[in-house]
Amino acid sequence: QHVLDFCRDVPKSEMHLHIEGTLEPELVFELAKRNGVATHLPTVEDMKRALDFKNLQQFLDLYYAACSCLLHEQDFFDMTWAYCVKASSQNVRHAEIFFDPQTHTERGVAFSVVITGISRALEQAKRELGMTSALIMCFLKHLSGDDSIRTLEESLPFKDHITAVGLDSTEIGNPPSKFKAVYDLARAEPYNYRCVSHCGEEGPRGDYTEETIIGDMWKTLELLKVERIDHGIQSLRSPELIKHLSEKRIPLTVCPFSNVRLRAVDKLEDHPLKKMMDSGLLVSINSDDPAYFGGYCGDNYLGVALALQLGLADMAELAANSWESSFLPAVAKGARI
Ligand code: ES4
Ligand code: ZN
Repeated sequence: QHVLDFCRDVPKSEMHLHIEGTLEPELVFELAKRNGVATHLPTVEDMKRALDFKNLQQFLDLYYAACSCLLHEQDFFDMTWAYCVKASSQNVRHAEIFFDPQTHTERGVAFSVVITGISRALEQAKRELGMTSALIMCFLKHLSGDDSIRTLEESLPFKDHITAVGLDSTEIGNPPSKFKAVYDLARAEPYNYRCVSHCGEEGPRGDYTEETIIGDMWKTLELLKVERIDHGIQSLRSPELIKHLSEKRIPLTVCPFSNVRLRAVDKLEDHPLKKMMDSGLLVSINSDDPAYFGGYCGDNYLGVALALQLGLADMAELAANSWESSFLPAVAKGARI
């Protein structure tokens, strides 16, 4: 009982959260109705039934379809505010939030609409909930390198709202080399963005071998020069990679419920989180796409504590890791832990 209270109450930092992945089915339908857009799933119940995924791609197809309800600044505000209220109720005190501008600009929604709506909600969260945040602009791995560079350029007028760039979407068939140019540009003047990337999320299948996965993880570190890896659970396949990530204290933002729902892990009881901690890796618990995967950040802490029978010391280490892994300055981190 003690541990479960701790999971709920401990101040947390969340670094792996796609704001579009916080769109609850009810909000999708409310926004669709408000905006007069048709959803490809007729009811909330249909959408909830569609949450049984066989892999990452099947989830992404639903996630992009649901995004079509987002048209106006107020829609992005409402989505972001709903997340802040929910996360805050689970004592997430700081969130570094991904958004996917291309998902919206491709549909004709202006970059400014997306970022202004999200930022306005984050400012209100700071004022009214005392929750701090940062924004991470993600490029979609399934689109071209040139497209990501155009998106980077579009972000220039809003660069003060953006802390870092990331990469998400389909990892199979989209190696990090595609995005070396955009990362080199993003890290330099006038942007000075920090760099993270999704990598090592899914296990081997077909042509996507263990060697490819480990190779992609090294290239993410060496070519893209990321400070943090999102997921990275496949790193356990390589002792050299574990050694490097541990020695350099490169954070891995792990998302337990996501890994189960997208079948990277069979069941929560089999999740490698504890193995990763014992290997010396700097791992944290995050919710990824909470509206799709069965729970928010605190729910993931609780689920993992129960399924892996973790004690107070383990959970305290995970919460402390969440602060160490954040982009907050060292002084601020100390004050928050
Ligand atoms: C994502 Cl779980 C996950 N993996 C890759 N890309 C994503 N976009 C949103 N959620
Ligand atoms: Zn993710």
